[in-house]
Amino acid sequence: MRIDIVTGLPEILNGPLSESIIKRAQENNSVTIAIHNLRDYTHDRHKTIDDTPYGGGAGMVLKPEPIFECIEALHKERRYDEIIYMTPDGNRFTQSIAAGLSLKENIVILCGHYKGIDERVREALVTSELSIGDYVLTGGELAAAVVVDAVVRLLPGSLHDSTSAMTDTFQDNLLGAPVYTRPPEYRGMKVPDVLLTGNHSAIEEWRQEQRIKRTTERRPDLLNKKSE
Ligand code: 6GU
Repeated sequence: MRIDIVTGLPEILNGPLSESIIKRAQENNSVTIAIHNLRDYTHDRHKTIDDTPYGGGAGMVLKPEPIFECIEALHKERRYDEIIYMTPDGNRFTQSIAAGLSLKENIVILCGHYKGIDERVREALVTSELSIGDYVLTGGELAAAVVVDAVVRLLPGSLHDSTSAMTDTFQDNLLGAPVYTRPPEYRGMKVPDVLLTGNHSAIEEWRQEQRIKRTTERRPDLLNKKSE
């Protein structure tokens, strides 16, 4: 899979995308992530990527020209399955959207900043819009990092253990079961006996019970939800 990220603030993305699972996935070629700086697609001395909104009001709006030129340059190189714009008014990002994106060949993720991007970009270039939740971030970069992380860890070759993804919280719309590691007793707190038995079917049964119990207590809304 290839992910091209278009941003006015590439520095924010370098850290999150060069650690741990995402780093390993890039090293073993499960994914290629390319970050594109909108300032490289400007033609003025000050490398201007934003301007004041028509009609007045607070904040700055990302100009259309650098975004059109950047995405046109990408389109010349390959076909894209999706041009995704990160915005708080987009569709709420979910595990099932992550799973769908992990099956794509090439995607672009466009990060907005300041007050947003010129609406003509959304009309002409963007194919889908994602939000990571009902709160406002200063820009789409951290949200893009969240989406990339959730998608890349699902790619074959990313996790040590692919069954790990199948027992994730939100798989089957259930939260995950509690987990423990050594020692078996710590400060008087014991690991549940069943986990020490080596009886795999009893362990699986316990885990499933725990997942249902946890979901009922913490996220009853998930129980009535058909997998979307
Ligand atoms: Cl995708 N962008 C911004 N700026 N804020 C957000 C968001 C995205 N998702 C939730 N809040």
